[in-house]
Amino acid sequence: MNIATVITTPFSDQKPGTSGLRKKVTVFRTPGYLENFVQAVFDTIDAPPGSTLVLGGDGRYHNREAIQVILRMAAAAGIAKVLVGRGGILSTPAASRVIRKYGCFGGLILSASHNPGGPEGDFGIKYNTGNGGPAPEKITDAIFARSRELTRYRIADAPDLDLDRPGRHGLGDMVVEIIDPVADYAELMESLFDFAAIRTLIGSGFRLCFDAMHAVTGPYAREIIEARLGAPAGTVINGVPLEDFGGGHPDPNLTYADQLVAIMYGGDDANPAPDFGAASDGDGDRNMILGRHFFVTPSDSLAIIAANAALAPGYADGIAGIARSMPTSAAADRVAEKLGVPCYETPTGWKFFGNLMDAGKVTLCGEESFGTGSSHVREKDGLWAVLFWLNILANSRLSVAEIVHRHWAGYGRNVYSRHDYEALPSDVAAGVMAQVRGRFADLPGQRFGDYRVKFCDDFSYTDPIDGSLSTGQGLRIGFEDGSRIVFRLSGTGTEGATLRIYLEAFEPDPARQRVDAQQALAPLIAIADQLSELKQRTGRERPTVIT
Ligand code: VG1
Ligand code: CO
Repeated sequence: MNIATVITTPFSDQKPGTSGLRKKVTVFRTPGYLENFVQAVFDTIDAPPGSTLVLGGDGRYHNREAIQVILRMAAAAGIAKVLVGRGGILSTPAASRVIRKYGCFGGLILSASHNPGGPEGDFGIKYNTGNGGPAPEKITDAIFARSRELTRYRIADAPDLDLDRPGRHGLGDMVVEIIDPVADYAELMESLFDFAAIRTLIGSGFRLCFDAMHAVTGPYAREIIEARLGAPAGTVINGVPLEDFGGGHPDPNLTYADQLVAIMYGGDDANPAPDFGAASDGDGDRNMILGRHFFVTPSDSLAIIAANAALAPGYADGIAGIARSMPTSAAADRVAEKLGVPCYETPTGWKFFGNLMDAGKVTLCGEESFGTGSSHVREKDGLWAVLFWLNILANSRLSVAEIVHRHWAGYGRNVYSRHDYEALPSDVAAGVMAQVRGRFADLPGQRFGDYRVKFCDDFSYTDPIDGSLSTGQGLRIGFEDGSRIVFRLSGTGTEGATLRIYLEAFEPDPARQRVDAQQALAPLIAIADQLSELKQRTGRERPTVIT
């Protein structure tokens, strides 16, 4: 096999963000751009001879082309074997599962997650290590450094492989094995949850709807929810992965999963809405949980899963601990306290959970951004959360709303919302952050209506396992009653800057727990605006997305 060494000029902008490198498809199609980054990965990870890698993506536009390039580069890098999902498909949690199950050296996942796809949309690539999780910052920093100094990349001269033909193929000395993208994942789910109980629930007339948003979870949900759990055909909607996600925005929230929301909030007495609704994102790691006319906040979902974990066979022995990202509400902390297990607060992004899970310190992890998961893999896992809820519903025979209301009555409610201002000019977003930071010296002790500032800081985190320090992870303003406002810039966008404002208040009184979150948070929303001069600086009257 011929291996070509191609001279390339390094790119300066290949810094992985919260979850890998994400750019417009047009950028990834710049000659040498993908190759440069992939070479930087191979140079950094320095896989020993005999290594096996996993490769797959969410099926978005450019997925197949990128896989062909990466396979040729893997062969040139001396990789022994690559496991590729059939059709180039692997959801993020399934890729994590495959890396772990077969003891692979690592994997490359091609996705820009919830960002839109298509020729004008986004593409992304992420390296995961042998534990199945996103590479920690130490590695992504090294990849970035390497990407800026590369002057050549190596690629095998070979024809395209047929990604749709299962089985073993040769690419020079390297073996490419096309695997079933669903089987290993479905097997793991079946080992964790009480499928018989869920099957009985569904057989008893319980109705559900799963929206795959034309993204990667379609085949997974059809196999697990329809084939194995016996839900009627059609339970999974938008179940065929499309390269452009049908022109949609594959982000499971109340704004973008509008078809599911219409179903779950529709119906009438004669023909009520389903009992349970859920959606997942582009690469299958996020989830949204809905009941009939009811939305479960992701932070609450984590807390409720933790409180009821013992109902699922895979967690019957209890959980070691919980970790949540800093902006995620403290609802999980209350459950951890009651269970007598630790609760860790980490920066945003799943890569910060890996060390804690590897060390056996935590079992469950979650983020406010519709991400929940556990140590069964090292990624957040959308369908896993859906199955966990179904397991809880099958055991309790309560409605989704009843489960949440009972939880609030027992633990108090952490009223929560996130306001996103997308595609702001970068200097404007930086100005808002600087404005908030500039107030830090005089804020503590100040009173705003009923709220008195207790502390403010720029969140930093020292990993308790390897001691690594991550700074600049979000501006926190904490009030004396436990309420919080957090300002943070997104690390996954590809256009300008996205400012996220996270708002949290605590309501212990069951009589006042059922109010609308925006209403309950109105005073904090006003304080956030006042402190940051948000409206004035951005010229925006309202957020782009409220979750
Ligand atoms: C967002 C979320 C974060 C999540 C990340 C990746 O990051 O806030 O919680 O881990 O997306 O999720 P940011 O930096 O834009 O806030 V996914 O499903 O896009 O891989
Ligand atoms: Co995702």
